[in-house]
Amino acid sequence: MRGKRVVVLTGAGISAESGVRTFRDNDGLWEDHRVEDVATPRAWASSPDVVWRFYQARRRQLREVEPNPAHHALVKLEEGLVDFLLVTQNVDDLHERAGSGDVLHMHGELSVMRCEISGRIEHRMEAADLKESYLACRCCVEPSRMRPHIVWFGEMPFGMTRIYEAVETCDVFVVVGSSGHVYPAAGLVDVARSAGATTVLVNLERPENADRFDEVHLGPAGELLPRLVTTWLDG
Ligand code: BV8
Repeated sequence: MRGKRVVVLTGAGISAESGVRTFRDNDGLWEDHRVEDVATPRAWASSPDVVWRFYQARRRQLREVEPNPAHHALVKLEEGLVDFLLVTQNVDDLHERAGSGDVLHMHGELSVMRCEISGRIEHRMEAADLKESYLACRCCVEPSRMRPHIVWFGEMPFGMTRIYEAVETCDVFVVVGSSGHVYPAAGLVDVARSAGATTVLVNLERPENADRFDEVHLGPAGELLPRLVTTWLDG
């Protein structure tokens, strides 16, 4: 894979072995909280307390989890390649904490909050920022409430122009730990295929879009990815 242009897209499955619950597995987040209850602008407008509590709980959990060998394997891959882009659907900070340089969070980040008036974002992860009370911005004369800097259903994901440019010109497109349910992320494999890239999936179980991949490696990413990265960089 050395000398190739590589794009990696990660999903909740890469953080599963760190103890971050995924969205669809049995104890998934969606079972605890119905999607409509928390990850939509309408929910934020109608029941902000529920949405706020849901995200504050997940933000606090960031302090209890650590990157796992899969996150570290992607750092090694990045270091071994000249042309590499890491795109994640995840809103945790485990890629950064493992040492990944330039992570594109297409669905936002739990550690960042956004002023509802100015749209200015602030990294807000001090202990005082993780309590149940809402956060006020520091940019408006009259401080206004901040919202999670998260892409909710029905909102446009971040960085799509850069993502499409990279996927349309890559040689290899790797997906790690994603069920391929949520669009436009789930459609990126088709963009890669039509651009002639080799598509590779690393996932615990065979997801519904598995047949769109040239290679499918089934198993825990924390075990498979370190071995695959060694092979890819030696090959
Ligand atoms: C958009 C942030 C348009 C939130 C997320 C009807 C109404 C409204 C919209 C739609 C609709 N129908 C379709 C849509 C589009 C919608 C969508 O796709 N809905 C789905 C449910 C059908 N998409 C959107 O709304 C997107 N926006 O379309 O905007 C637009 C156009 C113009 C202008 C404005 C707007 C926005 C989608 C983003 C939503 N936000 N995240 C938060 O985190 O709280 S999505 C969220 O769910 C994640 O970010 C992630 O993307 C997704 C979960 O998927 P995965 O990451 O794949 O996780 P999952 O649990 O599903 O799978 C884990 C996999 O890992 C499993 O396969 C498992 O086997 C595997 N695994 C487990 N353990 C391991 C493992 N693998 C390896 N090793 C292990 N150890």
